[in-house]
Amino acid sequence: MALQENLSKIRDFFKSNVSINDIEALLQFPPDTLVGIDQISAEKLAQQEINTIEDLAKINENNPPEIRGIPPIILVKWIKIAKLLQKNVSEQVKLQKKLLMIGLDNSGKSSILAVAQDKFSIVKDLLPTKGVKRERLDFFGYPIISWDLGGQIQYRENYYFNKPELFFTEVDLILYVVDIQDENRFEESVNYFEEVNKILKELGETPPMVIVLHKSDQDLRKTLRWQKNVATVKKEFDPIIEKYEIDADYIDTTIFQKETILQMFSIALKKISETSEIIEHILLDFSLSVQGRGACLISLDGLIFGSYTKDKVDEKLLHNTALLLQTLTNFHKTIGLKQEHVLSLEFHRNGFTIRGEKLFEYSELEIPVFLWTLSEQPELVIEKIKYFRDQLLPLINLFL
Ligand SMILES: Nc1nc2c(ncn2[C@@H]2O[C@H](COP(=O)(O)OP(=O)(O)O)[C@@H](O)[C@H]2O)c(=O)[nH]1
Ligand SMILES: [Mg+2]
Repeated sequence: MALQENLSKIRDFFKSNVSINDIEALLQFPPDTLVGIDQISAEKLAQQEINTIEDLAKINENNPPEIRGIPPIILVKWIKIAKLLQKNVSEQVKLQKKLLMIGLDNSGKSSILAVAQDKFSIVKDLLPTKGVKRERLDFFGYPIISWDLGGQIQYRENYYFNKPELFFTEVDLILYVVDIQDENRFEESVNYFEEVNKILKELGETPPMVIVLHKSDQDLRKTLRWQKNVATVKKEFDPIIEKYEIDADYIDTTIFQKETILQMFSIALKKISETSEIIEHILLDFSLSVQGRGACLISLDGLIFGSYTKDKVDEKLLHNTALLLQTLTNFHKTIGLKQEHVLSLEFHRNGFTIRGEKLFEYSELEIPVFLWTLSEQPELVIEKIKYFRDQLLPLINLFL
């Protein structure tokens, strides 16, 4: 998979204590996060206003500035590395799927992001987002960028609509959030929706969309008012969907039922990615969070649901070890042993552990599925496995 190869290529340029979670932020790192650049050199670079890797990449390598204490040949090498990284990052960003969440202010976007991030408890304290402040959530390597459309400023003066190419190009999916309880602003929301579609058409972009009928709280859903509002919104949105030939789905959500938010995201992801790719993202996310070399999900009958590893050798190592240990555990069962929930093999001389833990049972046949990890710090895996079980498993289940 290109994504992981690219990521490990980038990783090697950085000092080992530098953690890389957000690919795009990487160019804003200071130069001394790179292998070979010490702090003193970084200070000398800073005196020349070279504060980030991006600054370094901007320099013309054929005409580098003279910096006392840094030989030109060394400086040119750094510039070349920075340029290489920049190229890799932009390729990486292209590989990523970009989701845009838009809707009027107060429609609930920040709350949705907070729920997705499991910050449910602080939702009540959130203030409506003002102006052009954007929020971003990294959802298993799928960046979701969120911003308000409404508020004080009319769309004609709105920054997003003045520079649409900055915000609307290469968007893979749009989540359009409507507050289903705010009858007074349906018209404003529809107008923005049309405006967004006009702009997308001008840019030649046709991302699929999910129209999120948000604040569909459990009690409200039973009421006539809710049914009426849904009907009204659909009646207004449908002609635009038809006119611009959009691939759009409606889904109702509420922050008070977290599963509706996860469902919404899973429908969104399914529209733009293969299931196996999404599971790979989740495993990649987990593996990075435990500083592991790889993770995979394998059923006891040998079905590999998804896998992420740093390279091909690790992939073979992890899969074959997991499959053989699972075969062994099957044999143990035939001679009457109770099934272990954790299987692990320590490679002392190689400094890593391969560990599998039964996470759930699959299908009516109740086939156990194990999460396998290849890690140099298995204690981190043990520490985070609860997180995986609680946070990631419900999501994986949506895709199986
Ligand atoms: N009843 C209800 N209120 C919600 C829901 N989601 C968000 N809210 C509230 O709506 C208000 C605006 O939410 P916010 O996330 O700030 O909207 P944003 O401006 O689109 O980011 C806040 O007071 C939230 O507590 C929901 O599902 N149901
Ligand atoms: Mg907000």
